Amino acid sequence: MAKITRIETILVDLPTIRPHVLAMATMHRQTLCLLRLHCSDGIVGLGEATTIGGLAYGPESPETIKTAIDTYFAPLLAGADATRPAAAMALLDRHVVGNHFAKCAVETALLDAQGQRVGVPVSELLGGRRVESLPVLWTLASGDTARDIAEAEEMIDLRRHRAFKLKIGKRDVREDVAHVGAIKAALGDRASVRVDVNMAWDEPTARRGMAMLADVGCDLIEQPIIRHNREGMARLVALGLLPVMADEALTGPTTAMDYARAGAADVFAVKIEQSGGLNAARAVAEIGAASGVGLYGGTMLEGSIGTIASAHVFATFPSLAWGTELFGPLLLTQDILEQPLAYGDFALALPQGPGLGITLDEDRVERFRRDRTITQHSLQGA
Ligand code: MUC
Ligand code: MG
Repeated sequence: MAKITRIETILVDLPTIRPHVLAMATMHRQTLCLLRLHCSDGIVGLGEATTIGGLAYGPESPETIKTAIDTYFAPLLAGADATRPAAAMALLDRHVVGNHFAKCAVETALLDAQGQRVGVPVSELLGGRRVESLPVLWTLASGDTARDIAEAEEMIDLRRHRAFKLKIGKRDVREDVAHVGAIKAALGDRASVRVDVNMAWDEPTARRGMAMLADVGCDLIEQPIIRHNREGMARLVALGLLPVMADEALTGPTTAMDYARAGAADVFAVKIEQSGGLNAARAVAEIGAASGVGLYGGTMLEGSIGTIASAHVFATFPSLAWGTELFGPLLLTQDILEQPLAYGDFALALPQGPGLGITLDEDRVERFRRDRTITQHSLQGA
């Protein structure tokens, strides 16, 4: 048996390559809460939690995640059996309500450590990967139409992305639709163009906006209205104007079940952090698949650790009709891995090595960490 001896959390601030404009926040940097889970057999598992715009997107921020892990999670887990990730997560669930993002970072690290221990990739611990690479979309969110078109052209030329998500909802509907229409007209059949409203519309605006978006060739709309309005989402689905994807509404298997039962989504954006962890995300996907809902691999714009953890999960899905948006590390000016993730041919390749299959560049982590005080919880004699 190997025990959990220590958990470290570190906040790392990394600049974005350009401002990333969403309905609820404009990002100039991304803050990662990195986690190292030390075990008594010398193995160290890596995890990450990230969110968008501090507390603007969800109920947890990198700072609250760090505090929750340091103050509550680490003492609970010290001395627990590191070779039983599910039992360790069950212990956490018995004592900690919610805190999905923080739990996801811990589960990632537990599975990374266990994968290294038994010599298999995390995807194999989760039932086994079905594919070796995943299609990756890019979000155009500079806030400027001409710049977005130039960026999309460059991505197509580089063979990095051929599906694009546009962040709308901040401006007037007509302005937003003109922006989407101009981009679709420029790209034509060379790319799929989709939109994410991030809940910024009310239902009548969504009805009007969806009709206009369908006319300009938009392929899908993501979370047009507030997450709690499940019946409203079902009414928008029933209009049949364009596929409706649920994102913010999906906070784990229970809300996925509610949405599936209510016919409130054509597609699920599955996210490991929002779902409450890697296994919970798999449950969300299974509920979707069993209900005839299409699957899409979502992101909270995680850095390389959270992104590859998501990839290990999404590679096990029964289907992935809408691809993924696992481009988080590409939005950052700096990577924190020795070997960056492998993007190419419009896809992200899964690593072959055990655990997550990645190695941190410790010098870079040191360079970009917010402070130099690592909070550590040690178990005496573990
Ligand atoms: C979201 O709401 O989907 C995903 C891609 C992106 O640009 O923002 C995120 C969040
Ligand atoms: Mg979204």
